[in-house]
Amino acid sequence: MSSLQKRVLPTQDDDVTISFGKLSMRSKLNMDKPVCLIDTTSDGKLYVQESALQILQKIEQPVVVVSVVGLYRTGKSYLMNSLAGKQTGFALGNTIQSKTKGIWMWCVPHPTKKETTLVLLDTEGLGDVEKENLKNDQNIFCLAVLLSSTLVYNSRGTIDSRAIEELQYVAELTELIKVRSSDEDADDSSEFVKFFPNFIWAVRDFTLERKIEGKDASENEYLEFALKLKHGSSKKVLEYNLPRECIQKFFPSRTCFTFPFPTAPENVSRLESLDRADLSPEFLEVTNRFCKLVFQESQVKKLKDGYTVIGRVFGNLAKTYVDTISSGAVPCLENTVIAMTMIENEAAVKDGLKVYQSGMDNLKNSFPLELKDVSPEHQRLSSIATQTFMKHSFRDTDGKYLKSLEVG
Ligand SMILES: Nc1nc2c(ncn2[C@@H]2O[C@H](COP(=O)(O)OP(=O)(O)OP(=O)(O)O)[C@@H](O)[C@H]2O)c(=O)[nH]1
Ligand SMILES: [Mg+2]
Repeated sequence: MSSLQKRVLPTQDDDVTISFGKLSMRSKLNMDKPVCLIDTTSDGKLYVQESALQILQKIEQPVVVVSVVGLYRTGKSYLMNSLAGKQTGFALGNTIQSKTKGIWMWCVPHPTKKETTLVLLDTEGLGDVEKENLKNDQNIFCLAVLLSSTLVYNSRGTIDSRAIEELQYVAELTELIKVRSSDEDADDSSEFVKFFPNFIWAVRDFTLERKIEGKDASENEYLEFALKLKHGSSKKVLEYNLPRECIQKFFPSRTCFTFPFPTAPENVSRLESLDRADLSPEFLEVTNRFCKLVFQESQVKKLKDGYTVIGRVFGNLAKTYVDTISSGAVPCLENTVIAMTMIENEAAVKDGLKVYQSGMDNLKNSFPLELKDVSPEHQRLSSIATQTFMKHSFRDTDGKYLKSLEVG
């Protein structure tokens, strides 16, 4: 076992408790490696992999979702492996060609939050010159924002104007996401912050001294300095300010980490197989601090109305967003809550009926019975079916779905 694997973080082989309504069972969250969650068809459309959905279907724990986005070949996959407490997992590329395609997912037990699953999303690098479908970058970025509790933006070098402009997709978010379904042209941007992820800027291979006007600056002060707006109203100033304004407005909770070079230059292409001793202590210190903050500050994913997202719902959420984007429509947070309500409640009705049906099937085995015995059993099973439904159902405020259970 390598030294990195010996760290405090749990491994994917750990048992986690997954509770199914009243039933509670020990179940293995058996993801020893990441899987592809969102892929692209040959004609460039995004779709959700069924096998990944099946994994999520079995996760009844709340999920904390952390995703990484940024230019291709900047060490994103390596950073996500660190969050999983592993040296290998998300595939790293050792050539100049982009490696990760689509969005990959790794569900691991949350290292510090009990009964919670940490979902790590590693995304395709932005800005790959070989890419034919540039809209793909926009979609990947938009999905990462929609699906995450924490969004890590990864870049290399410094936070200069180029690095900020590369985050151009932030300025486009108002066109990519709607909060409400009514009032097509409404500016929802002020509403975004309530549902948007925390934002972490990870600067890799940072070699400069962090000084502002000659004084030492913290990583966060460095980020805020880079995001400072210029005075004036010339076209140049407006262009300079726009991405900075958008980052400030949409991501009020911002943190920055400046990672030094991880190891000697001749070793970087084989980081996965290096011993801890070969990594720079400063790099390890920043990586540990980064992981700690991500675990501490990333909240359980919530829907627009505050409903906690569990693994199963997260799968449906990903599918709903991807289907919407693939159809060319703009994902709407309000409509998503309605879609989740339908999916969850229809499944809850099915669960309730199943419990009732299997109870009745058992009863049939003890036929012939007298009517006086059947009626209380029917009452008892109906009540269990209702309880099963209630455990799973969500926002059935007018009792429409509960009624359909009774009719069914
Ligand atoms: N210089 C340097 N190289 C790194 C760092 N982290 C990872 N690498 C190396 O950079 C190469 C690419 O790393 P990946 O983690 O695959 O980068 P990525 O951003 O996921 O790449 P794509 O999936 O192609 O977008 C590998 O050879 C890594 O060993 C880092 O902090 N600094
Ligand atoms: Mg990658």
